[in-house]
Amino acid sequence: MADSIRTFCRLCEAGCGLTATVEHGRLTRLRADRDHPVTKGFACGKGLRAVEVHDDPDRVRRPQRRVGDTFVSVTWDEAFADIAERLEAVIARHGPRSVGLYLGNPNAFNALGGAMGVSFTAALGSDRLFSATTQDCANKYTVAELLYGTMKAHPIPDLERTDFLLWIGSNVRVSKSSFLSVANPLQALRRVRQRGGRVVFVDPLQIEPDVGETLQLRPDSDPYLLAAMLHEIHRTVGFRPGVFEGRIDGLDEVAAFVTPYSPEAVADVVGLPAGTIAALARDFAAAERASIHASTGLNMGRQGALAYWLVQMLLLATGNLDQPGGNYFATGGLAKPRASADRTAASFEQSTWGPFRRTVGMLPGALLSDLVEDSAEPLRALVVLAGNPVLSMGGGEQLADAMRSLDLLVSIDLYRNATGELAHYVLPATDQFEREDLNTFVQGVQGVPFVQWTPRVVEPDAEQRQEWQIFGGLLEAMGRRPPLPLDTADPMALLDGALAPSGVSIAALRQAGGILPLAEPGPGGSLERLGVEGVLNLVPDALRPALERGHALFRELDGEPADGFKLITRRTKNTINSWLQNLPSAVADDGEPNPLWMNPRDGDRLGVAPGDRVRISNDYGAIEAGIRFDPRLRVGVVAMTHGFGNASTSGMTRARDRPGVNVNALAPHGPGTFDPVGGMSHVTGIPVDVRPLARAT
Ligand SMILES: Nc1nc2c(c(=O)[nH]1)N[C@H]1C(S)=C(S)[C@@H](COP(=O)(O)OP(=O)(O)OC[C@H]3O[C@@H](n4cnc5c(=O)[nH]c(N)nc54)[C@H](O)[C@@H]3O)O[C@H]1N2
Ligand SMILES: Nc1nc2c(c(=O)[nH]1)N[C@H]1C(S)=C(S)[C@@H](COP(=O)(O)OP(=O)(O)OC[C@H]3O[C@@H](n4cnc5c(=O)[nH]c(N)nc54)[C@H](O)[C@@H]3O)O[C@H]1N2
Ligand code: SF4
Ligand SMILES: [Mo]
Repeated sequence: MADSIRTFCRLCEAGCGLTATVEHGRLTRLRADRDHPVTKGFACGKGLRAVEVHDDPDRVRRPQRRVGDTFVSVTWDEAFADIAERLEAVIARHGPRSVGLYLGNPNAFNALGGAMGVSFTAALGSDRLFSATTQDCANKYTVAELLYGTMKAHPIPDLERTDFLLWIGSNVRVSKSSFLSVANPLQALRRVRQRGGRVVFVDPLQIEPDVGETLQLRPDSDPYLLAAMLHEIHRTVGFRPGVFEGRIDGLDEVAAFVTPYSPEAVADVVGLPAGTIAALARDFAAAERASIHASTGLNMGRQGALAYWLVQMLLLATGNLDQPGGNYFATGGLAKPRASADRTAASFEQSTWGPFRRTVGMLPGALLSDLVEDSAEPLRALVVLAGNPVLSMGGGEQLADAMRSLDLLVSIDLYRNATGELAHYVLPATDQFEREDLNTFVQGVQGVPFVQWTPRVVEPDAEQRQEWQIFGGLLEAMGRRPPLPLDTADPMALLDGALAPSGVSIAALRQAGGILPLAEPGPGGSLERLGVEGVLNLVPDALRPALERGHALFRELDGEPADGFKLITRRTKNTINSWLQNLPSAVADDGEPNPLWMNPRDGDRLGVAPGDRVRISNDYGAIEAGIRFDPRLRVGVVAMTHGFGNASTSGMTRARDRPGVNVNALAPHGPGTFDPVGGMSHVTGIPVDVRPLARAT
């Protein structure tokens, strides 16, 4: 007997509806949900292949304990008792703050998991939290908090009405983007074009030429392109905030900040002709309805907070915020908690490595290995929840060594991944099909808002447990009270409070078959609906260091040699960060798991051809890879995919057989490398040296 169960994909923010076929209690097939009112039968190959992860013989199905260089299966009770004892010992010796938690990306798609991890850490008395957020989007949370007073305020482009869409740092076809949840976003961009609207991509890689032109800027220069646009707009038509007139304070300071950045002044740093920048600015200002979407390409530069703030300033200064066809704050199904934001200089923490500001409670990930090695108040135990910092963060072997040196490293995961390989314990988590869930993360950034609940599609086939049960079990073993007692009958009901203002409840969702649409009043008053009232201070004190640093880094970029290479990321259609690496599809079948991509003109300059091997190095590390050409890349820019580098990952046997290299061995980390305001690591536009090795035969 086959059952069809409605569920949704939790790999990326598109959140595609899926139909799962279950036969004799086993998940046998996934299909796109054609009857889904919003995602309407859209799904990609990765999402449909999640069934291969679910069934992967390499999945961790029982708790594992390290014994020497190998791992043995133990019972949950044994694991809990031993981990509890080790945690108590670490706390007794070094204090509660010696215990930390790292939250990986899949927590975004797990309604209870991450929250329970944070509660666990708090219950132990620690505030040492790290997450993929500071590799990804911390700058956006920071700007939302500083500018709008709530971390949840992220104005999305009104794709169905805009005349002019600036699409910055997002390879929409491959990744489906971030902080904008639209089923089939490439199709949505095509519709803008078909309607007669204009789409301009800002990216070192040419993006979708059939949809719009790409301004192929130099990586890590977005703040200056945006500043120059504001400069030109101010010089020509002036700032016209429209409905925000009288509701913003500090526009003159914005003008003062952009004064030095005329299109001519930034042209070399940005790598675009001054005339092109000026025309872009004037066209943007002249468009009836203009909008912007900026994603990780902008976030991951050294100044993600400054760049994202300038995006907001462009929208405000041209009267495109909260306007039809501009950007607006989309409705979400979950109440936005509004802790009063500290926007003063006092919101920075002082440390041995200089001041920094936490974002969503997270410490800068770039300091992870320093905190382990710090003698004053070192991190001695780390729980990694659905993450793989050893491959996803800068540091390479140094970070791996720091992880190895911990008194206790616990990984809660589907696989014994590269981080789990170094752990004392690997604890098996249920996957997306083995737990009930809700699409919490995308609330407030959906083009068409809806709340979706999914039942557990199948029971775990062995000893996998949900994260809330794992943290609860650990706390009980330590004689402490879990925030969610282990006998809780309906843990999902915990979300009812946050859902209530939207008139939604878990019970109503269950009854409705999973999906409840939300009314979307759209632009016009959308900021007020978030609870944001009064005058917006455009230049809060906590942001000022980002402006000052912006001036300093401009001088640094301006002084750089013009012929050096800059390394960026290239996501591929078959991988999600590091975690689909064990599937046969993760590696292109041409013998090179993770090549270095470059423009053929750079190949000529270096005297290398496709297949030749090169050494890529900088102050942080050196790796080797085979060359592939891509004429769509800007000259001087090279690209690799992150998440490879499993040569020693014994728990992912197929990934280990074709490991590729870990590009994050070249990523800056440590003091001075991260954005003190936005918390982001420096992930894109990394200076590297590329040298030919042996010639391919
Ligand atoms: N150079 C470079 N580095 C980057 C990036 C880049 O563009 N360039 N991108 C950055 C970005 S955007 C991100 S988000 C980070 C990602 O960084 P991380 O989140 O640290 O790494 P992932 O590879 O996503 O690892 C996720 C892990 O979660 C596990 N997992 C999946 N589902 C579940 C679940 O339901 N429960 C549990 N417990 N585990 C689960 C997977 O098996 C996998 O091992 O990487 C960042 N690093
Ligand atoms: N197939 C696949 N899909 C994914 C993921 C994956 O690993 N694989 N990861 C998921 C995750 S965790 C995330 S956060 C989202 C990310 O989704 P997006 O933010 O859309 O990320 P990408 O598609 O990698 O696009 C980043 C773009 O930025 C460009 N870029 C690089 N440096 C710069 C720069 O300095 N300035 C500008 N303007 N552009 C630059 C790159 O060339 C690239 O085209 O994708 C999600 N979806
Ligand atoms: S686009 Fe994203 S959400 Fe949709 S099926 Fe693919 S991976 Fe899953
Ligand atoms: Mo991400």
